[in-house]
Amino acid sequence: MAVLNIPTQAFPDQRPGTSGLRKKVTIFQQPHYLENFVQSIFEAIPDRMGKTLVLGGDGRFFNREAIQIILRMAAANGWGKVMVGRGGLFSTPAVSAVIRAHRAHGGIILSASHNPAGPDHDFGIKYNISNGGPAPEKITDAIWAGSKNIQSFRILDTADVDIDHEGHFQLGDMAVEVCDPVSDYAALMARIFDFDALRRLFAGPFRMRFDAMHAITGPYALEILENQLGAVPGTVINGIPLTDFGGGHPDPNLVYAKSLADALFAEDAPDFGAASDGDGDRNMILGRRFFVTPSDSLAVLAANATHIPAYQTGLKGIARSMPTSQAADVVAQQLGIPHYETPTGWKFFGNLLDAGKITFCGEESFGTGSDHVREKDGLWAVLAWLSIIAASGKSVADIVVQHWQDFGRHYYTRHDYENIPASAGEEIMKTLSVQLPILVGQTLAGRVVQKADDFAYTDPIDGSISSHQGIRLLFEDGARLIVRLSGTGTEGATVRIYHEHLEQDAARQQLDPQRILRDLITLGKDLTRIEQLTGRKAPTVIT
Ligand code: G16
Repeated sequence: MAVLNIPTQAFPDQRPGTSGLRKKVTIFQQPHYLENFVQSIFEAIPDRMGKTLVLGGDGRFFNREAIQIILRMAAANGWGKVMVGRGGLFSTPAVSAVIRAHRAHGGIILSASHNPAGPDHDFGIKYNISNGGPAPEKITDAIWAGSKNIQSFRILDTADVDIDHEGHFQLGDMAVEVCDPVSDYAALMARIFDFDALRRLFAGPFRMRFDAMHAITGPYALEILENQLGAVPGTVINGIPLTDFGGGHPDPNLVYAKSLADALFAEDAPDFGAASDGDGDRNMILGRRFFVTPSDSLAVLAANATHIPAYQTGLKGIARSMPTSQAADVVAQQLGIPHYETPTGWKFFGNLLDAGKITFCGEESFGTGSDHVREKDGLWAVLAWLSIIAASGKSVADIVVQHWQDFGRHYYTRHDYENIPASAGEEIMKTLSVQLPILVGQTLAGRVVQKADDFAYTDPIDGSISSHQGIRLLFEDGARLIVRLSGTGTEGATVRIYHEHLEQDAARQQLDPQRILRDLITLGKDLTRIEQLTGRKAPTVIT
């Protein structure tokens, strides 16, 4: 089999975003588009020779074609072995687990996460490093730089290979192992959690519904929840991954997972509901007639972590992304452990986890995880909640309401204005930035502004600095208003406005967040002039 060196021309738009390169499928289908980016990844990993790469994706449209191309390119670029999930499938947390379990050098994940799939929708690709986590900025910057100067790519001249049956074969000089995408991950979960306790929970009257949204978590949830833990058949719905995710939008929130939310708010609701996203790293947690905001979920899991065998000796520390509510900080303070505030993006937790500074981390964008892998992990969060329910014998609502009484409630809501023109997104951020110097000391929405800045982060482990990570207004009473542009969209710009207010009075802790936060919501709209600059009267998504 000959190695071909194919001349190519650079594309100017291959800059990785918050989580890899995400574009429309039609863009990835342009001749050489995928190949250029993959070659740029490989060039950014010069010590790859003879090492092992893990490869798989969430099964969306173009997954299978991309796997074949990447296998042939890996064989032509010196990798020693590729471990590919059967059918080309792997959830994002499973790739992280497999990289770590098999001491692989890195992994390529094919996914555009929660973005819709299909010929007219989105595709994505990202590289994870040997700790199992997303490549840090110095690597993504090198990939981007390489993509702008690329002149050729290397690929093995050979036919497609069989990725649908487990086994081993050679592809040129490179070994390929087609492996079960679920088993390593399921074994890891069995080591972290007390599966016997969870079996006892499911053996009783407890009922749950897990919506896999026709994305990658179906096979994982079926194996773990129904096969291993004995949840009644039918607990997992929409469990078969489809290339178009059944036409849905696998973003586990109250808008896109509405049918699950409706079921949990119905008369005959199950006790517990959960959903995951396209690639299995996000999670949404619901109780009977109760929605748990992701920021609260992190705080509740941290406060109750000792119920879970793997965390019985306590947590080393907790980290959250900057826009995530401060609920977890309060738990950390009470536990007497450190807490960290990082920019948006799971990659920023990697150094803290590797250095043993934190055990749990999470983001408002429905991401929660621990030091067991280096990605957020949807099913892990579900099993963690089930463990707390099993140990406490309480409902989700009782657990959270008790948490608010103990730690205060951080009322929280995020308003997204999706798909606005990119120029309007920039204008909004500029409009707000120029006001920053005069905002401090002013009384706005009935609160005094204590600090107004553009968030910058210095990594405490390697000293790297990440600037322009979102504009923050911090108020004297602890409330916060944050505005940033999403780094994961594929069309135009998405503005996210985050609102947060702490309520210590138990009598006022069970009110509608939209009502409680109304003054901050109005302030955010006024300061950004979002209505005037976009013509939008209301956000696209409220979470
Ligand atoms: C990715 C990142 C997360 C981030 C989220 C939203 O998640 O891994 O760290 O919070 O995007 O980012 P943004 O606000 O920039 O759109 P996922 O699940 O899309 O991979």
